[in-house]
Amino acid sequence: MKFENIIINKLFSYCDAPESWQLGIQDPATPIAEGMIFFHNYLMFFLIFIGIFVFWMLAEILLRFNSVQNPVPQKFTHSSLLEIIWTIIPAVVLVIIAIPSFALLYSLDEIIDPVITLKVIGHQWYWSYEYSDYASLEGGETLAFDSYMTPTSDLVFGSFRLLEVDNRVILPINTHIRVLVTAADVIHNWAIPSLGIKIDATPGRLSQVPVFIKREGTYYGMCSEICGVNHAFMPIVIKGITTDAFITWLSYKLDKLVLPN
Ligand SMILES: [Cu+2]
Repeated sequence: MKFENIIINKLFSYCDAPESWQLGIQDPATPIAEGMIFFHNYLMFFLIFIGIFVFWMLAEILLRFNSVQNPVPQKFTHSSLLEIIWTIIPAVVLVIIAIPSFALLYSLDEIIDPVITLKVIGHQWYWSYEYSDYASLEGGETLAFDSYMTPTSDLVFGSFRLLEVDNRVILPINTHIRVLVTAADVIHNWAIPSLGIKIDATPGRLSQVPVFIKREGTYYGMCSEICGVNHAFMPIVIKGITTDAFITWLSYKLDKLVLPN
């Protein structure tokens, strides 16, 4: 990558990979990731108000109701009204948190008539991918490949260390995709923050997750379940491209042609 391109990328690209000293969440690229960020912000509103209120009460009690400030203490032990209030209000808060929480939770599992199925298999220590919907005309081979981390010594200037792979996953944007996740040896986890996905790849089990990418981009993720010594060296890279570009990519791949740059 040229130096100018890096500057342009830095200024105009989305944050689809972690940045140095980043505290916030990566930019969303799927409706689900947007929902998660919305819910995070929504929860934070309650969290901040309740946190401030509780610490304010604690400070008031410590400062006002000690033996110096308040030498003659009150003798009452119960207040029915107060008990009703401090039971009802938290219950109401829990309900208004639970409603959007369940709506989001169930939407995570909603498979809406997928056009493409991508199969993801975790291995010690790389990912392999299968596009079983498509087969080449000659031989009927399906499209499948392994995806290994690019070692630091082979990195191109400007690419991400410990995040880049030799074979990226290519997926079309604005398309309902079903991703089936499993593992060949131990439990791995296929996690891409920008897409709002973090799903265990369990041997002997086929898990399913829907993906709908809203914009073009390169999304970086990592294995997120400790799976052995090279756990930190099996990243995930997904490239979201237009449907036309995806079809071109597929036909080149299936016909074993060399992709033009
Ligand atoms: Cu792993």
